[in-house]
Amino acid sequence: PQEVREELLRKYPAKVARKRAKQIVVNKVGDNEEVPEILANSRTIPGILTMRGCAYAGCKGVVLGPTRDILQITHGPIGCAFYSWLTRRNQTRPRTPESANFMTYTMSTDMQEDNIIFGGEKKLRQAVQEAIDTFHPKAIGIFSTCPVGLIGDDVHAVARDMEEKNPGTNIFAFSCEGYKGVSQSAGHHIANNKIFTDVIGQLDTPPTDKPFRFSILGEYNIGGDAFEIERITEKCGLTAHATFSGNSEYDEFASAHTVDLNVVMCHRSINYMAEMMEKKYGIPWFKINFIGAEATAKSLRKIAAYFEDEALKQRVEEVIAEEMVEVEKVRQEVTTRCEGKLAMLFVGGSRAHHYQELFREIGMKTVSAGYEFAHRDDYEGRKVIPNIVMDADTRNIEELNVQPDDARYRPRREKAALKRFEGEEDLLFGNYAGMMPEMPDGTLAIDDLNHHETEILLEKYKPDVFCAGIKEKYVVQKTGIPMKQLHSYDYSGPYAGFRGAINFYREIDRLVHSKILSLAKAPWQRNPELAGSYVKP
Ligand code: CFM
Ligand code: HCA
Repeated sequence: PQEVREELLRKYPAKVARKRAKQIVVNKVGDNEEVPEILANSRTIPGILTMRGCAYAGCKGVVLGPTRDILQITHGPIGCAFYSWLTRRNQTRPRTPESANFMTYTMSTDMQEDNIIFGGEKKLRQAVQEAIDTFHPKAIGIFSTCPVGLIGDDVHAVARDMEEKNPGTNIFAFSCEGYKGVSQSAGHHIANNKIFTDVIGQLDTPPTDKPFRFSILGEYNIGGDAFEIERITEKCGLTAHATFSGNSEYDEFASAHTVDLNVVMCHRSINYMAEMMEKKYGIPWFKINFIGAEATAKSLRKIAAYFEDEALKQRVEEVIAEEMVEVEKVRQEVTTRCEGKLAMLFVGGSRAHHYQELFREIGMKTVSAGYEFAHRDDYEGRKVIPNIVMDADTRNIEELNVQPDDARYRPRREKAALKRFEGEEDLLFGNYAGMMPEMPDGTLAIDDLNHHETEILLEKYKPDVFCAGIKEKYVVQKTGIPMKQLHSYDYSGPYAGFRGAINFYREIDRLVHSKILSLAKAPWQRNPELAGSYVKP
């Protein structure tokens, strides 16, 4: 791995190499799971072909996009709205055919040149009014794209005015201009803050009084993952109150302060919300993971342990036993063919970790993995948070000062009681151990991987499958190596939970044994006269 690392850095100018050297580390898990430090959440060097996206994508596309009845207006040129419209394959299931579902639309002010020059607030007001008159939504979110910040449109003033004119509609705006921060990650934080201040706590009566009520934070129902998780938790007798934000609706968010527990799936995108809800309302949180059959079972056990109910614990065991029969059958069959094969995962801010579970279950090894935009805590664990150096880009994003709510703060468990759980099922409150402690020694952790490094990794390791996103897909396939999109799941899913694991095992089995791409020849490989090379004049 050390040699590959040097090869990855070899072509860079000295200054670039110095920075990338801190972002490419050979993993070594020491005693107490001390792993090497990695540089993360730092600006991409201009000229590098990064996998990253922007803050608007993280706010509008990722955190808010999957919720169906908050009407979302993108204030900006049309491309931003169009590309953040369901390309992520986030699914939803309205309660009744009449229930509001705005996800089938993408709404935008479609800014033109004259709006950029003379200001776009007037057009935004018109858009908000038109949306209210047409759809009568409970809530409207306004999302800022780059030009909005550059020309200084005051989206928050527009939101305030329009709310005054239209009592009964909760209108709020996000300063999530694409350039805020260094990646999508900034947009997550901006989204968390606004939902926390303007939505959570608006509704004190929860829609149901069923027992064992908890929310799942950081699950976005890509390819139907949340549907599978809901199927399993329901079968166990648990009540998933709100999912942030897969298959969700406004009232679930507005009353999310009434639950007994928050569990966090994608730590990167939503840890802010978990922390703020704990401070303001006293709701504890812990990390779970529904990617991987074993991980799903473990997560269910953690939740059952928290509620301290014997009948619930027993029910959870029964469900696990029942579901695992089919999982084990497929897993064993697939393992005979996939054992020892190599995988690489480069995805946003949590899947590069979570999906290693699924590969491990069928005997495959992850030789290298990394995130596009995660922070050091997602790599090394939350214990490094106090040592993370704040830079100008991070300071750019507002950190809310949250205090206990005078009337509604209610610790769900005594502090001492929380301690009691810690031996059980690795149930550590407010903690995430990170990706690197769970990766074997000698694997490569790489932050913000780029096109050049991807080509070198493929050549050096010849992995059996490379997992990333749409921008990487065809580059990888052209080398003959199978490529799996772990953002959109290509056309498939779910991959979460027990049935999801079965889907994943089967698909990976087919994919790593498919020779089609390595046998295909591009026209210029068959006819060398079509090949071109760049010659300096
Ligand atoms: Fe969390 Fe996500 Fe991810 Fe993410 Fe994303 Fe996504 Fe992702 Mo694409 S919230 S960090 S910003 S798990 S959209 S559903 S797949 S990069 S690894
Ligand atoms: C985003 C969304 C994305 C992009 C995926 C990809 C997603 O970051 O804006 O590059 O294939 O999951 O849809 O992460």
